[in-house]
Amino acid sequence: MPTNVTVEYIKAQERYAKAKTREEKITGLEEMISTCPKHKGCETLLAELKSKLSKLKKTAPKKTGKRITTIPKEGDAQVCIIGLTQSGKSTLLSKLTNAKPKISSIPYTTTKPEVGVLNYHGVIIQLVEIPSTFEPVHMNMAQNCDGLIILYKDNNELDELNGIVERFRIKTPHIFLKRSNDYAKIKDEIWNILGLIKVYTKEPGKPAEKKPLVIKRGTAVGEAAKHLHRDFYEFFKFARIWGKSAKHQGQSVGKDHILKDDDILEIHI
Ligand SMILES: Nc1nc2c(ncn2[C@@H]2O[C@H](COP(=O)(O)OP(=O)(O)OP(=O)(O)O)[C@@H](O)[C@H]2O)c(=O)[nH]1
Ligand SMILES: [Mg+2]
Repeated sequence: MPTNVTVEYIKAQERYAKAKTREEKITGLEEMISTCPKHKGCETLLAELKSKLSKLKKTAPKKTGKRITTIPKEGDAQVCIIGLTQSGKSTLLSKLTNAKPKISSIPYTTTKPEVGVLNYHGVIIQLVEIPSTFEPVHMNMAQNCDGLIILYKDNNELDELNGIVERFRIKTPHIFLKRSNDYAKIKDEIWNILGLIKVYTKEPGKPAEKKPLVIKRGTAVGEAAKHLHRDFYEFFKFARIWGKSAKHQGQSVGKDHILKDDDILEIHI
């Protein structure tokens, strides 16, 4: 995951995460490449983007009229929303993201996965509404995504939902979420399913970056440095830390120091 990226890059990444067609993806990648900073910290990222683009360009354009049944993972994490019909999945998706799924009081309105992108403090989370028909091809996504919201409108639905979790042998980290309009709380709950932390990198004398490094809970400074660029790991001298993991703000730490959510990390090489 990159450091020092711009707001334009984050916006391009959001558009790319939303892209459904080959053409939209190509445009999205091209935008990401053009807005990606060209300094050393972003070399790996840039190379990955260029390779993705060239691979995509080699694929044949899809024949039109074919329905999209699964949504490829894009962004930092993919979270699916399942629930019984009329539980409010489309409403939730539209409140948390820029997606405009059809919302109606007619059961089974959503018949194919709907996708939207949530920007959670710079973390790009792709949200996917799964149709309540529980077709295997769709439930595959619920089994393979990074986190799952099991949405319900009242407690009577819980037995049936537990049955679905068993029937599809869902091991994905998940929460049962009663629908509400406290969207700030829901966003925090979604983030907490993922078992990730966000760490904002900074260069000495400069403010912290807007786009955090997204890494697993329990990651140490050395591992985080590797994610940024191998030079940060190889030539590591010490790091300064601000935030929850720091004994005092600006504490100097070594590679073994364990990071916490929302830490600010300044690596000295
Ligand atoms: N009172 C109330 N109504 C809601 C809420 N969320 C959704 N609704 C209503 O419930 C109905 C179904 O909402 P959707 O968001 O379309 O539900 P869904 O789970 O996507 O439904 P399907 O796609 O048809 O399975 C609509 O009439 C919504 O306006 C909520 O939090 N409170
Ligand atoms: Mg719906």
